[in-house]
Amino acid sequence: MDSSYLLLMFLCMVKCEWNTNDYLKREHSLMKPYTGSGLSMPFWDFLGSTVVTSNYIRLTSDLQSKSGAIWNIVPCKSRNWELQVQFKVHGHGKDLFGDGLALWYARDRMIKGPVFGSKDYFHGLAIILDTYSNHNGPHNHAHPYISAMVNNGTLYYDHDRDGTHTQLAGCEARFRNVDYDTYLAVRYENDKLTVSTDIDNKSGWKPCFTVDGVRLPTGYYFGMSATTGDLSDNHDIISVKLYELDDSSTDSVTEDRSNIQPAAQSFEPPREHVDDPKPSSMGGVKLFLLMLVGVLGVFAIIVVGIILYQKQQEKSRKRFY
Ligand SMILES: *[C@@H]1O[C@H](CO)[C@@H](O)[C@H](O)[C@H]1NC(C)=O
Ligand SMILES: *[C@@H]1O[C@H](CO)[C@@H](O)[C@H](O)[C@H]1NC(C)=O
Ligand SMILES: [Ca+2]
Repeated sequence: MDSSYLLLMFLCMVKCEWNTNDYLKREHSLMKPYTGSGLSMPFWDFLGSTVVTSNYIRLTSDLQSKSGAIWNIVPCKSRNWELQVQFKVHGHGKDLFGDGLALWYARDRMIKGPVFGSKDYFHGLAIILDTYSNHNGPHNHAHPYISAMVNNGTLYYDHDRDGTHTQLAGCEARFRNVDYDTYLAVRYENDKLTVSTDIDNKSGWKPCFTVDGVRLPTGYYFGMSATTGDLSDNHDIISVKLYELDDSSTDSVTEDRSNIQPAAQSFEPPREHVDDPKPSSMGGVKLFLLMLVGVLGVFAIIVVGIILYQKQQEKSRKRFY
């Protein structure tokens, strides 16, 4: 009796184990030990300042003007997936550090560029972890900031605005210089993009944002890149896990996604695209002048009123005498 029960449990455990391993796509994942028998990483290429050690993959070190990236060599054929990345951003800077890193699901791989170490006018999805605020004017959020951008090759990432007028959504996230592990999850399922973080040492996912109506083709590549400029940080990747998600709800829909253009239904309403900070201060001056004119006007009316009232009083007094 007991032994058969144990056997059953054992079989279940084996099967469950096998099932979870089936979801995890080894060819899109990157875990310790990173290197195989040689010095190269199976399934991944790297470029720029990237250094592979036994405990982390450092895209940039805490030095100025570094840029590095890793790119998966196998295109992703799954339509629905979840990417989980353990990362670590740390450095000596207390108030000044940067610039940040980006996670990619992109058509073109291994191309250096200005978007956190990778090419601009890209095709695909970028999840950007921006640690430095380039925007001098009023900001509607603090940094570090996590945002998503979908591009069909026509949009450029505007660093001067921290990408805010091309982002789909974003959230503030304090992931820098902490003593515990930090994780990010990007879930893409049935055209819904959900980004979550585990950065509070709570061992649980916290939603960052969800966007519907995101169309991404299959056959693109996962990558991670980072860059430093005048400011710097260590940008480390500890692990990458890619889970293929069950596609049961869209079984009947067999749309071929291999040749579609990346597209997003809704962009976040962009902040006013103005040159800061003059236009806003001009507005302030205008408002001030307007109020001054108003106050003077009211004052004049009161004075005239008082004069008229006094004249009226004099007249009535004269009449009485
Ligand atoms: C590319 O995206 C832009 C902006 O979202 C859009 O106006 C344009 O029609 C798109 N082009 C293609 C070929 O999908
Ligand atoms: C993180 O959580 C673990 C387990 O709860 C705890 O032991 C550790 O001290 C925490 N670390 C920090 C830096 O708060
Ligand atoms: Ca920035």
